[in-house]
Amino acid sequence: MTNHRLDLSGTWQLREDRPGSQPIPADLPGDTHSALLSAGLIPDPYWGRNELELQHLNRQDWIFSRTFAVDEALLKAEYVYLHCDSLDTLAEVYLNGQLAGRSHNMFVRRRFEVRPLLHPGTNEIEIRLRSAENEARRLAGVMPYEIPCSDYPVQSPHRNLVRKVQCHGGWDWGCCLMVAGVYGEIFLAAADPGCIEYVYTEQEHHPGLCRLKVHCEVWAPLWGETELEVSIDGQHHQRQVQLQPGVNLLEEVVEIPSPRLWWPNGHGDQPLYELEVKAAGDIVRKRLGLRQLELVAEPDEIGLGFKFRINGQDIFAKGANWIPADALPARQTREVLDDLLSSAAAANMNMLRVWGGGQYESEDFYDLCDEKGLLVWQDFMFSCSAYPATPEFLANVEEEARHQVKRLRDRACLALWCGNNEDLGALNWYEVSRKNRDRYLVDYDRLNEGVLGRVADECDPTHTFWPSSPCAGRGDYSDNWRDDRRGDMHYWRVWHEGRSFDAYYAVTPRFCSEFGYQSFPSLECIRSYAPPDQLNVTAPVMEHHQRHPGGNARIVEMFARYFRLPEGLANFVYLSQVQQGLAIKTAVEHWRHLRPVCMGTLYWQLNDLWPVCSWSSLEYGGKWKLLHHMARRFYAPVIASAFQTQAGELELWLTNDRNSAMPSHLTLRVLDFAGVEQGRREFTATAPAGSALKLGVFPVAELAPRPDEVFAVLDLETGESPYRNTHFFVPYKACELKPAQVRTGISGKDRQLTLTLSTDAPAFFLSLEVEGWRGEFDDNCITLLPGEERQLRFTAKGPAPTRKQFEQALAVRHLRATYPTP
Ligand code: BMA
Repeated sequence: MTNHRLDLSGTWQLREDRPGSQPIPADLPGDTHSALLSAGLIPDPYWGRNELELQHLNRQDWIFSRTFAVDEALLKAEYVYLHCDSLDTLAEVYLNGQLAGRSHNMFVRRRFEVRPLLHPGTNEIEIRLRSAENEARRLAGVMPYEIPCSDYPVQSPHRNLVRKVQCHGGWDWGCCLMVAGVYGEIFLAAADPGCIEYVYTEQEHHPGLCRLKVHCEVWAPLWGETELEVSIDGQHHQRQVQLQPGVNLLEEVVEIPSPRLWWPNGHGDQPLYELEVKAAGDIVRKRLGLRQLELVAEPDEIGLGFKFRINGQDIFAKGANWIPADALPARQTREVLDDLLSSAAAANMNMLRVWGGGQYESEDFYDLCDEKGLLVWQDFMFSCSAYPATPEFLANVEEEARHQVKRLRDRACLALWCGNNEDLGALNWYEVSRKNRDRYLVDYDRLNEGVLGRVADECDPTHTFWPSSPCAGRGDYSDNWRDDRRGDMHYWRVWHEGRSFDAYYAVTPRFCSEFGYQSFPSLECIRSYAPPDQLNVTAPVMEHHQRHPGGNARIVEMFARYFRLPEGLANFVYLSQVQQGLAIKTAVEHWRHLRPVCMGTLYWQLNDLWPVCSWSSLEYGGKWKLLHHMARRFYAPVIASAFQTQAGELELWLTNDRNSAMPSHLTLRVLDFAGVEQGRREFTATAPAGSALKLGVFPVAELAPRPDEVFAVLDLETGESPYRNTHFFVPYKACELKPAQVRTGISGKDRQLTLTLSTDAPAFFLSLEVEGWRGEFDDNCITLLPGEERQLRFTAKGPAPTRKQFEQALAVRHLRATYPTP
């Protein structure tokens, strides 16, 4: 028998908290803005510049309410609690007109004791949510001194003073919609004789055995007893335990013979064991991945290394930074998360960083990461700001940290706890904190070590606490921004300072947890926010959907460095995506080949939360930008890459991330722009497990005496899928590319259409798009040579185009075709 539960999710009423306001239906879990949109009361916040018209909602107070029938079973219990996973943000909860509890942090789960407030028959619950923006302003007035935070074109002030998703208040890629809402689960449950607060485990690995210590925190109102039942892997342990009033710590040890180990994507499988724990009439189920995981951050002759070791293997982390999946929380569904995370795994990623300006993600998110082998670098939710160190603020954060650490520590995917995003560096961004760094550093440390580090150590000894990203480790308070010798770094000189792509060659990060380059989303995505008269990069709506001041100009400036200027918006968008892909490819190929000195690259950023020009590789809606297709290749387990040095040499490298040695054959061909071969070299080599191997060094003058008339193609055979890389000896704009005619033939049945491609001259960054249809080709943005045929398969997500529709929607683009027609 498990305790009775009454689910309160479903349709509620939402109204503004002022006399005479009219209620509208609102689904919970969900948010205010989604309900207003469904009721037709606000326009689409993502269209045009509507966001600006909605800023007054940031200052609105709200009431969610509903009635529900309480059944006998619930009233029989002496203790009944209301469980809310997340109340966003300043909440007062009333049951039948009486205050049941308050909350002022959306990252804390609440359980309010409510039995005395319930009565038989119909009951009413009201959740009042006060404006977080108003509260932040009020707090700014009572802080002992200014607590500075970052500034964005559209934003809610002082977002750092309230415990709410920081980017709800706007970001340099994000709209500002200060939604309020109720997320996750909301239910009433009896606590008879108690309830389980948390279950978490510790794994001890021995040869052929995993000893699992299961901890179960049970809250009980009174003295009593219960059975503790633990089931896993066909074993069932059961015993009687005494309960005392308050929190009881129960423990059980289970031995799992011949454990099947969990591995990150690309290194092995992701077996998950079902654990079930029953106690005090409550039940908790979770899935465990058995693995040993360590962050190895040790001093060495360079500085301080930084790498993840899993089941004894050093893993090169490949991935990107994750932001919330949608600015409207109601749209962050499991399907949406699954789509984005499947795309991450399909691009050979093995790690995502859940960035500190967003949120501790939902159970669905971590479930999916466990399943797909995506390790999670988990920031605590603090970003780009100073934060208060008042006793109230610290106490509030302590509750948050305790809850989140206990909630997430068992996840197979969880790789480490990180204190914040860029807060240490941010002390140098603001005049007030620069002038008085000591004061702000002391505050920083009170929050960082004083709360987060201490709680992480205490509540999760199974993971490392890393104070900040970037930083040089615990106890180091230097600004590590420019330091590539120690810990993790964020390398932004190419985007923020407009340096050329080969600036990436100048640094040797130990682990690069952020670096990025912007591009426009597809024309199709742009049309979802801009009317036809705004389809121009410098038109007001297009500038509104670009939050980095000067961002569009920076993209064009970089075009001028590498490319001939494209004709028309479609080509502009395409070229911006090629350029973005090249920037990140340059960095990743270089840093991967520096292993074991460098052991990870996470680019900024994987996804978008509204349709916008940004650093993402997946545009809003999940469609792959060209960077994502390129990432699938440059993150492949085994790659061949060419680096042109300042000394005029071309170095050829093989990088192998596999756990085993890879016998490989590489063909390097130098071709002219008609596709005629001018030279060829062959290499046979075996790249040892987890290594980078130099295959050869050649003077460019020898390989390509007229470097603007040729290019090089590297074709790698390893027994896995063939891998091609392309190298230009001079900027693309300096080459006289031939106007290739690409021919396409369509075959296959409706859901599985295959495109056969051929060309009469080399086609570079040859890209295909089926406009208006969700789905992806199995490869894209390729180099196609005359005399060869490539077959690319399109897999639709959701409704699939018929052959006819496919033909009509197909857009074929390549570099030479972007040139203006004379
Ligand atoms: C980083 C991030 C974000 C930001 C991005 C782009 O440093 O941590 O705060 O959006 O750069 O500027």
